[in-house]
Order: sequence, then structure tokens, then C-alpha cells
Amino acid sequence: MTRGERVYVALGSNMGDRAAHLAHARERLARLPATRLLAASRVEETAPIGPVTQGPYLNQMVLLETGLEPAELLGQLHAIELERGRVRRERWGPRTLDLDIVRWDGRAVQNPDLTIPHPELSNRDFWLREIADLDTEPSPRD
Ligand code: A4P
Ligand code: MG
Repeated sequence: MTRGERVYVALGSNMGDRAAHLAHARERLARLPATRLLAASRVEETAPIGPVTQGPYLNQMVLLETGLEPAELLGQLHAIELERGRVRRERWGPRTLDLDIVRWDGRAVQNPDLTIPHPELSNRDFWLREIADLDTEPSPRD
């Protein structure tokens, strides 16, 4: 494929087999059309953020290179969430798998379905740490 754009996607899970949900997401992201998975951060267990009482999360960030448009990638992320039985109940509530577009190098998006960079980026220490992981560790394929 021609060189794509670099996108940071956050993976989160706090229901069921959390590690298996993240592994499934990584495998599926690596096989998306016109997309390569360049690197994955450490997996971290994090205390739940937000107003809802719920269990701890496993969080991880991956770096993709993609030729997809933002709306296309969002559609693909929703499809992968559905494969893990994701049901949208309450905002910020528990979930088997949550996939968020956190940052898209060279682009900003603001529409009713999509905000990039993700508005919570600067509030989430673990996202900032995971991005730092991705930016400092050269990927094996570089
Ligand atoms: N949407 C807008 N911008 C984006 C984007 N950049 N990436 C829209 C992905 N989606 C985006 O999302 C609702 C809608 O947001 C989507 O349909 C899309 O059109 P959702 O996944 O159904 O709902 P949500 O995840 O509950 O809402 P939101 O606002 O994405 O919340 P977050 O930020 O995902 O928070 N605690 C810990 N420790 N770790 C976590 O990962 N996550 C959440 C959820 C709460 N607490 C957490 C964690
Ligand atoms: Mg979300």
C-alpha cells in the first residue's frame, strides 16, 4: 500500500476476559484494509474513570498507519466492538471492548460523530504514557 497516515487508537475493556478482548482488537486492527499495525504500547490496569461504579480496566494504545478516512476507520472500530458483544448502554459505563481514535497525525475532526483529537486525551495519564511508549520504542518493522 502507499504510505498512510499515523493514527493512535485506544483499546479499553472492563468486562469478561479483558486480555482476550484486547488481543482480538489488535488482530483485527492489523488486518483492516489499507492499514498496518506499527506498534502496541504496554497493557495497563487502570482504575475506572467517571461517574459509574464499575470494575478496573485494561487499557492499551496502538499505532496504525492507514489509508482509511476517519469516518471509515470509526465504522470499522464499531464493527470490531460488536464482535466482542459490545452493547451501548450508558455513557462511560462498563464495556467488553471500547475502541477510541485518540489522535490522527496532521488532522483534526469535529463533527457530531467524531472528535479528533479525543477530548479526554489531556485528562488521561495512562493514554499519555501509552503514547509516549509508542513514540519512544521503534517498531520492529521500522
Ligand atoms: N466519538 C466521537 N469522537 C470519537 C473518537 N475520537 N473515537 C463518538 C471514537 N468515537 C468517537 O462512543 C459514543 C460515540 O462517540 C461513538 O458512537 C462515536 O460516534 P461510545 O463508545 O458508544 O461511548 P463511550 O465510550 O461511553 O463514550 P466516550 O465519550 O467515547 O467515552 P470514553 O472516553 O471512551 O470513556 N476508565 C478507565 N480507567 N479506562 C477507560 O478506558 N473509558 C471510559 C469510556 C470510561 N472510564 C474509563 C475508560
Ligand atoms: Mg468510546
